[in-house]
Amino acid sequence: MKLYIAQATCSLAVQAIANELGLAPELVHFDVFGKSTSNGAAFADVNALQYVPVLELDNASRDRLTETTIITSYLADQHPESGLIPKHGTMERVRMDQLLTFVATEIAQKHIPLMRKLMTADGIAYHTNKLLAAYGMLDARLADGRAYLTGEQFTVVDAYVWATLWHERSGVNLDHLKHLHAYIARIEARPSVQKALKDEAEVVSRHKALLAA
Ligand SMILES: N[C@@H](CCC(=O)N[C@@H](CS)C(=O)NCC(=O)O)C(=O)O
Repeated sequence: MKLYIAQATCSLAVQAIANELGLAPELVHFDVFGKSTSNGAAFADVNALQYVPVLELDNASRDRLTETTIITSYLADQHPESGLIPKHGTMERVRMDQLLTFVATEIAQKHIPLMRKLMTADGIAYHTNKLLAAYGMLDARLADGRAYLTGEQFTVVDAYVWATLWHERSGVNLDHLKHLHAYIARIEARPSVQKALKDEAEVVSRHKALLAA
């Protein structure tokens, strides 16, 4: 499989889940601003909308999947024994899908215009308040001492929350959310997450060297 990633973005969630599962997709770095890729592929041909993550499967039709929630869920579904996602058709799965959609729409996509400094003052206040409310909800959920969002088991949604924790770049102060910070520290201690960061740094540095040559 081939996984298209960008530095410090939501693609880290897919890397972490792939690592949890012992999968080793070939990583291709997409420079979001310069638009080049580390393997020379024209990214517009890979995803016409020019965003990561994109997972190219190694099946006969080389299907390409987009959307962080879909790719992470797809990988986890292939390995039900991993416990990374509940089984389809169960209420636990409905709750998981609810959380994944919540992170995609109320967190990840609320950060992006803030990080890119694209907002008016009213827009900044609106998105900041939305993010404070969303992270506040996660913090409240963790207040009963659970290790991860749905209990003691690390799941796809934890990887997604970690990969999109962009509050520093967005200028949203989350210092008061102590349960959230302890939870993120737990996630950061996971070998799958550390490997994701290391692999990402390696492919980004190879891409930079290529561009400089
Ligand atoms: N709907 C997509 C959005 C992914 C997305 O926003 N990707 C960002 C990085 S986190 C990106 O590649 N942005 C580049 C761009 O939009 O120009 C998803 O949920 O996976």
